[in-house]
Amino acid sequence: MKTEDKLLIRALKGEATGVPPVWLMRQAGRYLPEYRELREQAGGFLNLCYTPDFAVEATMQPIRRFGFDASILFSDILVVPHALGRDVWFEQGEGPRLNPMAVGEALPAFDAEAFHAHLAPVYEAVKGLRSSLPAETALIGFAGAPWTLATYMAAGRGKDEQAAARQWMFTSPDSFAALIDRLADAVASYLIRQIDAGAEAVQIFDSWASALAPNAFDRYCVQPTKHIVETVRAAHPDTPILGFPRGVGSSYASFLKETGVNGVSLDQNVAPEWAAEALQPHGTVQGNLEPMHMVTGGDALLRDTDRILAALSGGPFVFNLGHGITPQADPANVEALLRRIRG
Ligand code: 1CP
Repeated sequence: MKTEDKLLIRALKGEATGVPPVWLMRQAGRYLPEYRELREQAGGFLNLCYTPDFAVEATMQPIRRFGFDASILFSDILVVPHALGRDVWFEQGEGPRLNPMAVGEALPAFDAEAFHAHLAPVYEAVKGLRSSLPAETALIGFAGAPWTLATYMAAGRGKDEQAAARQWMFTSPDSFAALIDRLADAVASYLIRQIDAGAEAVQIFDSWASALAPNAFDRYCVQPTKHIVETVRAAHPDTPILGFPRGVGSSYASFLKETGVNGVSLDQNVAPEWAAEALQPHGTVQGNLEPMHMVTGGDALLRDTDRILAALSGGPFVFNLGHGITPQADPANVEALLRRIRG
């Protein structure tokens, strides 16, 4: 099937498809026994990310089991700081760790060749996926947004990370702006290479956008995203781009209009009726089921799913969760969700 005929791509280009395409953030991961087995075999999370055969297999697992309309490349946002020369490792049972940057510290000059050489296994996995996926399944590439990457780079881990980056932002604004702008260039270049290799849409994850007050939100989330969108579009004008500035409430509207993304992914705190009115006239909406329903299931799952479908199916819409599926999720609840959406 041609890319433009795939359900996800049609929705991202602004079509109201009736039955929406569906995929779930973190659809590959620890709630699947086959993923836990693969991770064991790979001997570590980063080995999964940097070994194309493992990354392809991890991406394919939820597609085989559930038949989602879209797959998302198996990788992590932290491969970008890693490719920029920062140390990145994973603590078993905890999460990612980095060597924290000091306030004012500058990254060395951008070495595009070394950056893309480090990320070559990712591009190879994208290529492999285009020949492994079912004909109708769209392939989404992704990257972390500059702000969210900077929060991890400043604090070294996913705890109190916004505090370290926010402190840097106000005590040494020029060096912080330089870091963000460097990350924006690197992310744009990375996404272009993913699309060159076969990604059919891309999503920019700004998971910690909610920690930015309005002026900072504009400078460190909206402007860098706009720069990434313009740079990627110049190389690949037809590839749809999704933004996910998680937790920003009514600012989803200005984000959508000012960055030029094709669509926004919404967290579960946004009312779908508001999104239909304020966002759908300007772009595609993706979301936004409470991820806990994948753990608890039952009538509450069906009720909240129906409310989202009723509010958003009349416009361009992609069904997803408000954030990633958690390790405690029950695959049977994912099946119940798909039955409800597809009828
Ligand atoms: O096996 C394991 O223990 C690793 C768990 C895991 C997985 C499956 C991590 C560690 N990353 C991933 C994969 C991943 N991460 C994907 C793959 C594709 C898919 O969705 O199926 C994607 C898109 C990400 C993106 C990502 N990584 C984000 C943005 C989205 C979000 O969830 O907000 C962030 C913030 C990360 C960092 C990260 N990587 C892993 C963890 C546990 C975290 C969060 C750390 C923290 O904030 O404490």
